Amino acid sequence: MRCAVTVCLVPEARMGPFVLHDGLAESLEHAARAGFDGVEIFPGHADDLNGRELRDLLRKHRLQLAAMGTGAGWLRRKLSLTDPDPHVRMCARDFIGAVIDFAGGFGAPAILGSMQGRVADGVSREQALAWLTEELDQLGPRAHALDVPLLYEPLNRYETNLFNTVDDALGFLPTLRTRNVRLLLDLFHMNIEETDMAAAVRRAGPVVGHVHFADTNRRAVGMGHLDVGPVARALREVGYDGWLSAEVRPLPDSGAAMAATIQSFRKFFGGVV
Ligand code: LER
Ligand code: MN
Repeated sequence: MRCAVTVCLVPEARMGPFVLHDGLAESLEHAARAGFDGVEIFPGHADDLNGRELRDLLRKHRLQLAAMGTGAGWLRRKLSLTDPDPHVRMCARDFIGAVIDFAGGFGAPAILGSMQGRVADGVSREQALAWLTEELDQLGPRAHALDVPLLYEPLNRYETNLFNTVDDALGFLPTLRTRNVRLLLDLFHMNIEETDMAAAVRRAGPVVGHVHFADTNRRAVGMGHLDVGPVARALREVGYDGWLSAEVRPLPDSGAAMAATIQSFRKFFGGVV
């Protein structure tokens, strides 16, 4: 397993669960110096990114692109794949598609988190899921063409009413035509929704495509009250060998959040638990 840290390029998301906010060059330097293997980037839009600059910086700091978020489409424009307006859904699909294409060029997947939306007032659950299905069946193959999965993230009940638990999402994925959607397990959301986090990881098994490595209070793992050992054992048991990405608040500051993350990563994933 490899450890990544989040880099946010969107000033409006300064209060969000992202560790580094100092622009690409400085953030990647800090990530590398703290000992991370990769970065997860949250861009305003794929078009804001300079692929050559990112490639040079990743090479310079011996980092990999772990994944790329799409949440700015929701944050800035309230785009979602389950909006009742077909034009909004189309813009959401274009926004996510552009992130899939950009990140895919780096061998990294895009994340569908808040852009999944919710069952809106006046819309039936069946209709919202039909829209989500239609969009995922377009975006999944788009990612597959670049040889990367599309990551679907179950969110807690305060952020969506689509799928809150791993089991809910596991029941939905086989109803899609695409087999290229994998689950992003965010330990912060799981702590709110799951009865037994380790058991949920075991049930997800090979469908786990990415992990947001966060403690119960959305601070770095080790700064809350998460019982990390059983979750780490479950991830190992299912053969997960992907990223643990610190999508956490930079508290008390970015440096401390990075140091705590690396310490927990080494403690729980670097040796025998
Ligand atoms: C995105 O990864 C996430 O976890 C959401 O809570 C963002 O709102
Ligand atoms: Mn997350």
